[in-house]
Amino acid sequence: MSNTILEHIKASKEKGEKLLAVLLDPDKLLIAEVEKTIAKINPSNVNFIFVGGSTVSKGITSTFVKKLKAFTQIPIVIFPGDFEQITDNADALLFLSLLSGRNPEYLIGQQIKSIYKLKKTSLEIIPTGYILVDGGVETSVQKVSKTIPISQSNIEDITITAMAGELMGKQLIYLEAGSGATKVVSQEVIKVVSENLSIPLLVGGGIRTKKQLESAYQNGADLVIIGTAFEENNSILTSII
Ligand code: 1GP
Repeated sequence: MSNTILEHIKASKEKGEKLLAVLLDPDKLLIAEVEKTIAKINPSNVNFIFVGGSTVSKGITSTFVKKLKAFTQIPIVIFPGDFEQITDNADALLFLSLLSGRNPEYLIGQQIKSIYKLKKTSLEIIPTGYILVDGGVETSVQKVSKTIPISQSNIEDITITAMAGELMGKQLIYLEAGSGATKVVSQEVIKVVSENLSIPLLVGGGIRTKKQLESAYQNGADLVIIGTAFEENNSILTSII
């Protein structure tokens, strides 16, 4: 048994065991629905529950995670759209830096604002390079971060951005087409990026089918995140895994 979530992800990568996370957005899932929703996740093979969103109302993430914790043993990882979403009630935090964009607020501004919370936290903090690629529609993260996603035809740029992230000390790279993307991260992008990284690769955005999930894994994704497809159909995990 690994000690930390990062060790778990790294060890799984070493062994070639693929991981799955479900993303829950506290702004979309009512607290009253948590128990019923988690009952659909608990019996599945989901390894992690990610919690976050681009525009979550201030203060609700903490209560939301506490409620989740009451009904599940699955580790909860904060995937924050902003520093206000950070809560000690979770197990870990993806400490994101939006490397594909050129908005200093999401490269370093939010990270500085989070320090007052993090200096006294027991959360596992995982430095993560976040790379937004074109998902076919203007996604919330694009609007909120006011950054331009990298075109998926520009594989070179996506790859060298990921490689720069690794050299900057990021422990994970999250390759993101954006929540609700109509175009998932392509096989070729995943393949080339994963071949050029030694740290684990997370892939998400628009994944709805077993075929897309398997394709992401086969091309080098170590952990896949599913949000919208689960939100729309809580029974999807039984057919997709
Ligand atoms: C969003 O990658 C995640 O940050 C999940 O995307 O909601 O489209 O599954 P979906």
